[in-house]
Amino acid sequence: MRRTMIKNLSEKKGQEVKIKCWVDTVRFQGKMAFFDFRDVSGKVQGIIFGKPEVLESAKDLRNEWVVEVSGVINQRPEKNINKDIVNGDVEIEITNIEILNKAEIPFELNEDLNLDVSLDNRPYVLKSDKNRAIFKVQAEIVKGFRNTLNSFGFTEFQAPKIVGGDAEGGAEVYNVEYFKNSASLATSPQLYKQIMVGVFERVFAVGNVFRAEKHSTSRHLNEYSSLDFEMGFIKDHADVMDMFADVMRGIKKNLEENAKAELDFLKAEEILIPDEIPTMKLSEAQVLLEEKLGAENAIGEPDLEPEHERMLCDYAKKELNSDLIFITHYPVSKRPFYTYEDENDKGFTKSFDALFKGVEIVSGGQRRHDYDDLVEGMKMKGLNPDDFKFYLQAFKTGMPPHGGIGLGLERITQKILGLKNVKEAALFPREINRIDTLLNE
Ligand code: AMO
Repeated sequence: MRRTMIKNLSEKKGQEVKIKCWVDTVRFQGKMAFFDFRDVSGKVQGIIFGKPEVLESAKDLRNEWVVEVSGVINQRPEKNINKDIVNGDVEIEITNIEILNKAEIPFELNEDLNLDVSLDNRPYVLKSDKNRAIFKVQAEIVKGFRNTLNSFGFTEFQAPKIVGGDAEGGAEVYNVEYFKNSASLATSPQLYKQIMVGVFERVFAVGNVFRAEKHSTSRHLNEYSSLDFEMGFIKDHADVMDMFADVMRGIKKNLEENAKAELDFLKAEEILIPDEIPTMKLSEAQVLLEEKLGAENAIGEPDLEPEHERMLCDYAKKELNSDLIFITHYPVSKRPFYTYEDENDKGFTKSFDALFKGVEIVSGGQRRHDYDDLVEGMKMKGLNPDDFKFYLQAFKTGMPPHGGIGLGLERITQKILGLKNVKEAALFPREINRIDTLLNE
């Protein structure tokens, strides 16, 4: 099927066209009617003028009705031309409107809907200009991630979402009934991406993961999209950080090429990624926080507080012209069992977080690739290596030194677009008391 798309209408001045679209706005004024019509490619103004039978057939039309409009593309009068928008110089003079489907909207869309109202009415609210722009940007972030990794020789794989144990050895898992047994929903593709390094050297996966976290914050979701990569034959975690910096550059470039209009519409600030990404050890960051940035209770802690992450990002932006900062060498106690301990800095790991515009968007690092070392890591965390027999096979059968990252898609979307809450960057966010609709308490 060949469809005439709205974005191409300004090239069709003087021609008769037929478009299939939504009614975006409608205004009746005496013997005239004015519309904005919308399809995925853009909007165009339509008018009915001096055609009583067409006006009569259109009199019931309201926002979101689905229509097929026939008409002639006219140049707008000079004083009505809007150079800033697509089709700002043309309008469609309507000769016929066929109704494909009616609609009944709960309220007029506007930018300032309260989050609960927005979530309660998601299928409708997602149609707003703002939401369509947010999720177009999100789709382009995923595309940038994929394209960049493909260009570096990574192979995409599909990670399972039903897992036998808990992928990370943490507590935040959803248990599911699995016939006569119990299973869990994956909190990360971690173990599988490591296994796949033994197969393809460089792999990535894009998929949903599940965290049974009971707290409700502006940065946590109970189901989120994890963008993961894992690469073999690395020297150490610095190789992984370099690759991630290139992925960020690839995402930025793809956004500029394919989502410029949406970024402008959402007033997104430019993403600053210098050639050298600021990098410091956790202990150095903590000294900086207390001695220069006025923080308290940072030094000696095993992790950063959210407020510390914000301060470090402000510092990196102001002093080093970077929206991205790497913090390395978290203590062994704070990182999962598979994390590589730095032989030159015992007690600390070759791991890192990437902080971006005030929040952690990535965890990653070098992994333990030696079988005995990995088993030792499990025991240290109180885990039973027998529960990981399947995964451990990969480490008996030729596993190169490797490392990788997990990037939270909703968090990076939130931060690129300056949204207040990560839920605004999730199409259908799951909350303790909501799976689409509110649950019974
Ligand atoms: P981690 O648990 O730190 O690491 O998660 C990696 C990234 O995922 C995002 N994220 C979340 N986003 C929304 N809601 C949540 N509840 C949530 N939890 C995490 C964040 C975070 O930085 N296997 C390791 C990754 C690795 O080492 O490769 C892992 O999952 O952006």
